[in-house]
Amino acid sequence: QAKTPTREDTEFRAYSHSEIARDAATIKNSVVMHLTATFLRTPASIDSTHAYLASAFSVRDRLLQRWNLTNEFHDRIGAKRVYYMSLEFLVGRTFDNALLALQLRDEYAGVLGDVGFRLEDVIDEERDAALGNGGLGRLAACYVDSLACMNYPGWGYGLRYRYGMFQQQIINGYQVEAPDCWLDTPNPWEFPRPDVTYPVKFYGRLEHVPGSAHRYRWVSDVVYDAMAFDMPVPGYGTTNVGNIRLWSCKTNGLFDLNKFNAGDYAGATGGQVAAQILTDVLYPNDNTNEGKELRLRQEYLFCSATLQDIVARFKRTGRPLSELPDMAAIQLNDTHPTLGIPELMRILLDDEGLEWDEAWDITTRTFAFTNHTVLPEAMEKWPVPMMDRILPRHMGIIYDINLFFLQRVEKQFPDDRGLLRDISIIEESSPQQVRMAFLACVGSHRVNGVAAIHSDIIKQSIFKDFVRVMGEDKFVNKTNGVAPRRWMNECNPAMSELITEVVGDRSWINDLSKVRALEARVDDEAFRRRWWAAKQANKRRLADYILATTGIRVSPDALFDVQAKRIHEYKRQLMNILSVIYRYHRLKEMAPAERARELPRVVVFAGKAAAGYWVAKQVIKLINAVAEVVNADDEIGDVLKVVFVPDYSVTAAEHIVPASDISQHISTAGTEASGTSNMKFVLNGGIILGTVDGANIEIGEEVGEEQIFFFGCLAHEVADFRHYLRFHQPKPDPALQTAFDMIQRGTFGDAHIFQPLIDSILRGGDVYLLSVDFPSYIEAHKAVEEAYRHRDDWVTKSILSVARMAKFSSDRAIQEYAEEIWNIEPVPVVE
Ligand code: GFP
Repeated sequence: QAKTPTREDTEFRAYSHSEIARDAATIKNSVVMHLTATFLRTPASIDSTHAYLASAFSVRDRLLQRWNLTNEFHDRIGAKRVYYMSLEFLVGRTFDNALLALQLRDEYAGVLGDVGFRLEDVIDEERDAALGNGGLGRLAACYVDSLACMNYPGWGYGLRYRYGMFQQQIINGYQVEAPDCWLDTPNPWEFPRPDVTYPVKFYGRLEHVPGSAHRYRWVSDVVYDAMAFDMPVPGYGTTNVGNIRLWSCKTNGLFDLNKFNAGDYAGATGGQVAAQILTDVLYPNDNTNEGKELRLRQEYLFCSATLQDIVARFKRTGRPLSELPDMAAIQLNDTHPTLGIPELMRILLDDEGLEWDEAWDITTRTFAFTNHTVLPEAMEKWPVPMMDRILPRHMGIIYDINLFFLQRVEKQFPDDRGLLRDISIIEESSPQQVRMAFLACVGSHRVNGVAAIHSDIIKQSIFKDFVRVMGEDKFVNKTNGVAPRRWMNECNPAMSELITEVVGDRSWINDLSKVRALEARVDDEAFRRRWWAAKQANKRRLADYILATTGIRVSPDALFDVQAKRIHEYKRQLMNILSVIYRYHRLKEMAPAERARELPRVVVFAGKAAAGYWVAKQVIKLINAVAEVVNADDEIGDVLKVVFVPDYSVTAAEHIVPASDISQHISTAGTEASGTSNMKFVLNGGIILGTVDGANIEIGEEVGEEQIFFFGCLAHEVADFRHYLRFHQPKPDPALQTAFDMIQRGTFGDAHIFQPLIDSILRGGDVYLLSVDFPSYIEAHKAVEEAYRHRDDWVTKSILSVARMAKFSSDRAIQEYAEEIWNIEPVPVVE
């Protein structure tokens, strides 16, 4: 119950609006206050964990104050907000990012120094918030960062998983998964909101409301409460603080006291377990069949709580519901939140009593949808009987959406039965399936891909029929981007200092177009030396990290050749390790003098395989098996080292990305929608060895062909090659055959365990065309080596690349979304 405003409110406001002082004494006071009052420490019992927690809580105080100001301001001016709905937010750490955003890093370093700690060590105490699998989740984190930095009113919505992305251990060369209990220690970066809780129903039956065409009452006795946790998102150099609102299932009310008193303890807590499991785990995104039903309920819990919250906030403005699209834009990050569409329809029809046409108009003007992949196995579909049982009301709404849509198609294209079958949201399989990508497309006013090539491909493939029916304008491209705050300023201080010097100030961090100024310094000898030195320093830092995590010692003077991303067949880590095997063979054939003239190389792999993805896990085993043999070979020494960095994460990436000389983005053409790590590596002065795929293409266009090493077949050639290979066994070129021979001779241990990998190329149709691309891949490696030997040219490439990468800031991407899809405007917070 809110109270009536009083005169004291004005005083309260004046007090709460005055920014907490930024001087060292105030900071120290607040850290000490949290050490003692929040964490019960005495001077003798402070350790770096508590030094971290207390400083983080003190930073959080500042963020929450700004959070309040921001939201109060947006409410007051009636700003339209964007809501970025994503089942994944791969945030990583927040502390350092927040210190940089508040521009209080030096101050906190000083205060921590006073109590006996180094800021770097304290930063290392933080656990990653790993609520995502890979690119899609990290993109969502970069996008909320940009929203905050650019003063756009916008929130992320997601789920607060109790266990994030699993921890990867490497045991005997194999990946072993362990739970990521990231909430075991207090999490300073979330703020529990028991006051923001919504009931979410499952199962049950429907009662038609008499006198209405489309209104139903949904009677269900399975109702869970979704409770909000808010994660403030600091905006760099602005008062604006964004928010990620994450839902968790509240379970206390589900405890059955009667069963407990009767001695049935499992029964007493059964309801709690059933509810809690919905927000327990982040789903792996490669395994589509496991736990389907749980996943569907998880998605619905997320969508229902989010839509109820958005509608409740809108209703507080007092405006009529027809104006919802003027106040809220909802972006669906892939199909996982698509149930938001029928959920908004349910709310508008059943709770608010609107007529179908008006509800549908509001819904389609509110939603927009981003597609992130064309891999068929990643296309979400739900069996109709399952959906009908769990979400009977939504199944009914989806049927109606489909019916009205197909009627429209039929009017436009009479007599085209094939079209109706192909475009229907319900797939006529056995059992029938709901095609979520189609539902998202029909229920949104815009559909976008994430790089130019990908946006073209979706128009020619999965959405081809929709382009015919709904027109081409609905389908747009929004090339991905990454946040320069984290992926340059935070992870690469050495290079960032150089850029700041050239630009004259730090304004480039929020306006990446300014890095162009680097071009003018490309011939400045002294500057070039410092550029090289910055990269070398980053390589030394990675070498230390590799030593600490793997025990392998590598030379920072070698060429650092990195492939760090999820392990997946289409990303072709297998091709990479096969080329390493071939290189090893060549080195072994050489006379010592000749070998000594070879360019030393450290090949770094990092990435996780989905727990149920056997082939990907065998690739990890092969990489580790090769590493073991090569690294122990005294004849080879520093000329070749192979490293698998375990437990790839945002934090690991922050060590790896700034240190690459070359990074590999070598997916089969047409399979990687965009890629975002390719952008990160180049923004840190690394060069790409890649295929003509995803955002590699646009990076090449921006930085210039001399600054990128392309190889491999083109997307339009893939279908023909695949067709040929379906009926003909490939003839590996001599290099690839050499690699196979070495594996089969047992050079890397038991040959049998790796035979299925070889078979996937020789007998499995070579779906990802390794045999096709291998020769040009080897040639491209030679070109890289040749170029790296000319240090002068290499430094030029590196500087020019960074200078020309402004397009790949997530700020550019967010501005395009804001202007062309969301229709929202930046509004810097003012009192
Ligand atoms: C997916 C796509 C990538 C794309 C990201 C973000 O990544 O090509 O860059 O989404 O749009 F595959 P994952 O989540 O599958 O890693």
